[in-house]
Amino acid sequence: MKKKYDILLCDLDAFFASVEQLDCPQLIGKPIIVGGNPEGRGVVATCSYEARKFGVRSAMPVKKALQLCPEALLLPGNMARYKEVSGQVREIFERFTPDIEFVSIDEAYLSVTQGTGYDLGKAIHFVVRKELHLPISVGVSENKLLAKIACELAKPDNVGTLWPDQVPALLWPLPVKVIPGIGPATEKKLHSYGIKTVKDLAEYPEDTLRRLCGKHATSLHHYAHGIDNRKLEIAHDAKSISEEITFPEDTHDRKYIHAALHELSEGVGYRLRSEGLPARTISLKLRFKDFQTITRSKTLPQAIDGDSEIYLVVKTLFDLHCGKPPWRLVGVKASEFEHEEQISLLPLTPEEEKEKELLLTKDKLRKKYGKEVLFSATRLSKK
Ligand code: TTP
Ligand code: MG
Repeated sequence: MKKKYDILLCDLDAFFASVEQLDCPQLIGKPIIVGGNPEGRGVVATCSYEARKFGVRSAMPVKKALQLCPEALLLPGNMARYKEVSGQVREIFERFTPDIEFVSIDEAYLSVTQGTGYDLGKAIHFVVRKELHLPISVGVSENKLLAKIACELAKPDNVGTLWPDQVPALLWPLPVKVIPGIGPATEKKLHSYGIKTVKDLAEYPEDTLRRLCGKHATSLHHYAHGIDNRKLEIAHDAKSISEEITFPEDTHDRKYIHAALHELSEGVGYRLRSEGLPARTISLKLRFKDFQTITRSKTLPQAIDGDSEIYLVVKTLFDLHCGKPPWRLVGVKASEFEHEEQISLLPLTPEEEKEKELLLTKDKLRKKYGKEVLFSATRLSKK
């Protein structure tokens, strides 16, 4: 069975306003609004929690906000500065885990692979406070939805949890708009059918809900029960790893191509293993004499990083799509990475175990002596 990891949602409090307070300490404790010109159609980007007490909210016209809170100080904002601080926050998150989905300038989901989510949340809260002097809130749970709501409930400047068994007590009393995907229009529609709280939504028959909300009904129903299977969309620096060879002379020799593909698969496999990024999609690139170039891909149910597994895929792709020789270039690309921890932890067969050991040794040699140190049998036949 796959191990479950805690998920954190980290979100800075009143981000733009907090940065303004950081840079100008006289503003601390005061109602401030960062937003556009009140004479025009300027809206509130955000406001300090002191201004929120008066009912000021993001996206509200600044004119209205100033009516609600006349003593608020209006600031135009400084996006370059907010981006700079966002980068510093990002750097702190990356010290704790590589599994991060950055959602916006001040918000990210983190997947916890070691320790408990709560301890990690506390640590992040501590470091952001200590090093950046900014308030941040962290929600911890087993999925994105509950982590996000845990964070909303914890705000401001706090770490909170919301576990699945607390859904009836803590999630159900909240208004339906806390559920992702319920914007003002859907909210209005649901209200008109008497669905006001998350509990109302959870208890509403799914079939009837489908008539109101179409295909989103199932996910809304799941969310209302605290179920959320969305994965973290983790951005890696590289979206793909690839290698290619242009032959000194165009070739008609299939065996030669097979050997080249084997070598390229070894190169790509080595890099995938060094980065700890098994890939689900393997692609073949093929260029013909007339420079016509094709790419053919296969997406696998399970991510791979073994040389022979990659080779098997590209060889099959080549044999299926090789077209009319001569060939001028071949390439192998791996994409759609998964982190190693996400891979199913099924026990390996003795053959797989052996292959893994062999690869480890090969990788060590390659690291030490470079790629020419090892030749596969196919490659030798080419030489
Ligand atoms: P949020 O995290 O949504 O808001 P926040 O950080 O100001 O307050 P909270 O404590 O509730 O998290 O957005 C982050 C920043 O993005 C916010 O400081 C300003 C900007 N923003 C806008 O410019 N327009 C908007 O409508 C929203 C919601 C945010
Ligand atoms: Mg925020």
